[in-house]
Amino acid sequence: MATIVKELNKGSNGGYDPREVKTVHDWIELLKAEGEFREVDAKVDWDGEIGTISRYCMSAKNGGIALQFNNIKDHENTWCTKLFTNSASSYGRFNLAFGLPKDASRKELVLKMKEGYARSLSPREVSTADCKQNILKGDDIDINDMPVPKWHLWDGGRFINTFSPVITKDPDVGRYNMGIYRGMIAGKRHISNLLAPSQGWGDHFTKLSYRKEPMKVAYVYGCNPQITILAGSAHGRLVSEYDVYGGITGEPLDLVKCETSDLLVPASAEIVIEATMSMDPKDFRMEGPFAEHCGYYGGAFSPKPTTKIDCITFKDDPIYQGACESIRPGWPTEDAYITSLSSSALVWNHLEACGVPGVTDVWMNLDGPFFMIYVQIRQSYRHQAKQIASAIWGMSFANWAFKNVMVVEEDIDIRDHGQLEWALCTRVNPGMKDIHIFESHFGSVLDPSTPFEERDLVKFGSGKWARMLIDATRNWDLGGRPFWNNQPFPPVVVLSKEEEDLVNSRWEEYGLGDIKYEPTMEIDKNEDIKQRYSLNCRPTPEYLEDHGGEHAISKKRK
Ligand SMILES: [Mn+2]
Repeated sequence: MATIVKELNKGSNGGYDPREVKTVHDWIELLKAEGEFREVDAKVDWDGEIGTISRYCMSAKNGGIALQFNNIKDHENTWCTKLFTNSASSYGRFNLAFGLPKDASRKELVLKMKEGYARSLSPREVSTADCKQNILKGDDIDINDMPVPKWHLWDGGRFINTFSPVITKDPDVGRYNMGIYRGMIAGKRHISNLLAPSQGWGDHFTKLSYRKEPMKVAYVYGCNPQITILAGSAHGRLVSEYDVYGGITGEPLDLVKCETSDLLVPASAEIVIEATMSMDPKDFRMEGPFAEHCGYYGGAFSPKPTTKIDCITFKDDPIYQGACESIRPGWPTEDAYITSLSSSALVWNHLEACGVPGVTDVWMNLDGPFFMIYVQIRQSYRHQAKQIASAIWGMSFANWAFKNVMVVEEDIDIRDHGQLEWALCTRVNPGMKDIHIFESHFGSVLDPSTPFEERDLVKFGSGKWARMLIDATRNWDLGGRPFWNNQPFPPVVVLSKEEEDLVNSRWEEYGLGDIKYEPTMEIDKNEDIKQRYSLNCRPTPEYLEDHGGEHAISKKRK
């Protein structure tokens, strides 16, 4: 398959056509053209050095840069010498992957993903692919030949699966799942894995263990960005990421059959590892800990489900992809971008599918470990926030995410921490159950605030969370006040249009022309929002009439 992105022409919206980005090479060409890619030819050590360089570049100003390492210690002459990383770790590069202009807003991007994720187009099988150029079987296999970094100081080993779609098939209905699940090199032909029953492949594992059958797995490395982003996103159990690929790109995904199983895998991959997972705990191998998305080392060094590799197929001179993990403020990662953006889009679609009306925005912040999600609504009924929280907490991805749900109304921008804090301060009364705790729920085994003994994935299948809803909407239980036009809350303080018009027209005359007022809240910019949450809450002329009408506020602003 030759490089497809030849012309690099932008479409009418200022973005590229995502259908043109078929391979990781196409993606690299596009990033090059946009000044978003750098090759490192200096010799670097897979043990710590690559992780540190990647971290610096992910945390650099303006989204940093995607990197390809071409000269890795101990991999000068192995069959794979190149590592590509950091390509999904900025909003600009994410916009490019979804065919948007590089500077599209975060809300535009979420809306684009939301729309694409709701569509579906079946994949198609092709007879062969470049990833069949080389085939290794049996004792010829040694995955230590792949330039897998030891990303962080106290990682339990070389984590080979950090940015690689893992493919399995539902044994009951044949539906494919594609996910990114962490996995560590556990021998020349073995990968040990953190596998949770709540995950797509965990569900397949559970079904196959009932049947006492092993599980066929394919690990895929070096893909176009859409494939990897989809794999890293928590789509619902009835959805195959293969179909969503067609939905977001408008073109079916090409799949090719494995050599040692009937699994179909993305044909554009650089490397495919075909493997078999035993259900027998005596075949488990040691895995962990790993610098995780919580910002702490997560998981114990303990025996975990392990695959034995049957076959590796790869393109000549293949590119391996991996990602430096561990998210905390100031340390965004590829996983942080994928999860925060995809979760925003997926939760929004899920709430609509559950019939929650009036959802106007959903956001998961980049700096957090997926444990917090913000929902913005136009409230239609009392305690709507509780319906929202319970719907979100029923999602399978709630096993890792959404420990805290915060719901606000339309006048609060959920991407602005100052506005969220104002809502928390002025619209949340814990004495009136605006904070709701849901105890002894399933949850993340990686959350260090849960006692260690409660976080044994092999023993319990899940962690243990108490979840919190912060309902920062105006509480209708406060009842309508006649003085506030029968609304439960007083008007938000705003400026009067007449006086703003007057002041704007005389601004130069005051000698203040160099001073610029820039409102940040929507209520100051959007007449509709201003009407609903301010003007509509003021005393009515009738009320003022009944109460003497001479009150100071009635004089000018009826
Ligand atoms: Mn899935």
